[in-house]
Amino acid sequence: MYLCEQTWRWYGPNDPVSLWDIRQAGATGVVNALHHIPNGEVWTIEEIMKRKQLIESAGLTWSVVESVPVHEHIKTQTGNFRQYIENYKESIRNLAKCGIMIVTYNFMPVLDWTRTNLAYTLPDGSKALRFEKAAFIAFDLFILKRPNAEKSYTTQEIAKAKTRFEEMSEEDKKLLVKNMIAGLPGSEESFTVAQFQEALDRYADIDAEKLRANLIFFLKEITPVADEMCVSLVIHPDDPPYSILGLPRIMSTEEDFSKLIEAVPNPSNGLCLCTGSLGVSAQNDLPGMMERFGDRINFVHLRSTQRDEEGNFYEANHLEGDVDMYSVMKSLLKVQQRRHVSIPIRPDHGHQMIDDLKKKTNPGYSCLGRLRGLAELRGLEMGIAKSIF
Ligand code: DNO
Repeated sequence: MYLCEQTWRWYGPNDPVSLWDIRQAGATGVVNALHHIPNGEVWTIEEIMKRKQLIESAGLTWSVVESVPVHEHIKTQTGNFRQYIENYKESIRNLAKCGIMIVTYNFMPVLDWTRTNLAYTLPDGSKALRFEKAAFIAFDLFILKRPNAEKSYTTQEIAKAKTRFEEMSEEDKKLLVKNMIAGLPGSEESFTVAQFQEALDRYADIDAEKLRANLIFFLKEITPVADEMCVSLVIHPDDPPYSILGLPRIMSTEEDFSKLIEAVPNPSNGLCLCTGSLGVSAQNDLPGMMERFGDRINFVHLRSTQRDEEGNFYEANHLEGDVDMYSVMKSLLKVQQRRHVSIPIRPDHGHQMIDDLKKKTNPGYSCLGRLRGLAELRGLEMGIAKSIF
């Protein structure tokens, strides 16, 4: 029987969670990136091997890269983008030569994942990441003061954001700015408010169709190299799965991914199915997507969110919230039996809880919350596997 490969994201030698912690959590694979290499530069064999040996010294395997970042110039097709694409190809080749065959990336303009609150206290005292619409709109309208931003929102939304903003202390405002644009773990860029507006301005003439064309151009360049080297490229969906701050977003729905496959059918063109990101939209049928795109899914992030009717959401426990994790897991198990492969999964994010509440941790990436998540997911998998196969 083919079961998931249990993996864990590790931020490298500076991560407060050690490789031995990961091993004790029961994961066998590590999800890692060379965060010290600036966006756009080649990952050399030497640097990759150094990291690989470190991971292997704890008895673990470097299973997945998350992520080789896509330089903003590639997304906007400006400046040195051709050189950056060549560098990307070289990094793919080098990773393959070192035996690392799954490469995650995303094509979200300017920002990677976005939250307004990184320490939202739940009734059990643990802390979760949250996206609060009114705070987000307050940032856009009253801190960033993005030109024409009010066109993106309804009158009620604006009124609510105004009240929310007026109630914020200077400290609250600073924290909101930091949460929004100082860079969450894994998002390789951070900005000041002025730099951030400049970064947004670079998308003034780029709508969703143009951005999609740029992504397709990029994929047509890199997939032949990935095919030849037997590397699976997996795109991470937009988080949250809709356009924000006037920026186009093109990997938020099933249709978005279908369009990519239609335009670039190469086998290496694949998906990282992130149930937490896609699950924020009730329209996304996650078990169905798992089944329909099963042949293209080569990495899975398992996480759940709890949304409300205003558009706020927080990250729920892995088996609770809006994601039907049982059906997702069942679908994933079926895909694995059909394809005769073990697909890497990782418990995506976790609550800050127990001893971790006293520690400085990477938001979403503390040890104990993910340990709980992985334990629950592994139990769910075994229960389904033994009862139906
Ligand atoms: C957040 C992550 C994202 C993801 C990138 C992939 O926790 O899921 O940072 O790694 O978007 O490129």
